Amino acid sequence: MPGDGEEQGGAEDAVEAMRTCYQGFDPAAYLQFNYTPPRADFQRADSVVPWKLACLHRAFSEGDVRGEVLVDVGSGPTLYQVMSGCEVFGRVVLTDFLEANRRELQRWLKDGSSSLDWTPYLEHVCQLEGRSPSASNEKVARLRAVVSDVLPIDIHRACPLAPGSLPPQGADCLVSCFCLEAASPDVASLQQALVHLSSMLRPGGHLLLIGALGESYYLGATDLHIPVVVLDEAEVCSSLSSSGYLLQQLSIYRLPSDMSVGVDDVTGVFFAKARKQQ
Ligand code: U87
Repeated sequence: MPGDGEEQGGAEDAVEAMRTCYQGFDPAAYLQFNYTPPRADFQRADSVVPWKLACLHRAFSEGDVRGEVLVDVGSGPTLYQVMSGCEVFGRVVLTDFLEANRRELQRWLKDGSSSLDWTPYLEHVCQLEGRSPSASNEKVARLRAVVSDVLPIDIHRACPLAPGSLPPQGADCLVSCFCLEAASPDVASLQQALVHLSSMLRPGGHLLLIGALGESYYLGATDLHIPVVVLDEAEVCSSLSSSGYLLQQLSIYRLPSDMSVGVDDVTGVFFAKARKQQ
């Protein structure tokens, strides 16, 4: 039907417009906006970054999220999302659409140089694990030992990674933070991206998903407004189940007003733990 073709063509144009938008992304500005106080204030229990780290720590300590291969989807220039998981998995794969972000990650893995000092994050996660903050050196060594690759990815392709990047059965766990809603033009393409990600995951494997609620844009550079799919809790749940995942846990964080610092209009954050249906 001609209508179908046009619809698909329109959807592909919208996805392409998002890809183009990301060409102006500035990793250093992005880290400054989102990964310094008040959003990353380790003295405050209600700061958003400690909340995310606590969700990930809990999920990776419960015992049922395990296996050999962990893939982080849409890593951006950040490492916090694998600081707990690197203790549980023998191989960690970082991925991002942009070369600038992959380079930022490679730099840190090579010699610790980075636009952001990750030490307070590493120390905080060591404390969550009941270790002394000074064990952060061991965590650095662990991360360098288990991160095997930093790969290009596009969640809008049926096979988001280059063929052969993962074992044939797929990864044992996927983690993805703030990527799907920030890289998709609408809810339909976000759901399609969840289906694409499912092809990277073994049946019964876990998806740990963190994302923004009520957000319509964020700054990817000082003057770059990136549009975001506005999501509510119900849409998160229905998108996961319609894409073949079983939701096991959902936690919600509401943003205190002083965390609205002019870099986005997010109102909350969700954390979902789900499994790919067997
Ligand atoms: C992070 N995971 O900071 N395929 O957690 C694959 C793509 C594609 C594509 C673009 C979003 C920023 C969220 C990292 C990076 C996440 N990036 C890549 C931001 C928005 C709420 C909020 C944010 C951050 C692209 C922290 C906090 C809050 C980026 C990544 C999106 N506002 N990946 N087709 N297109 N990407 O290169 O690296 O997605 Cl606390 Cl509240």
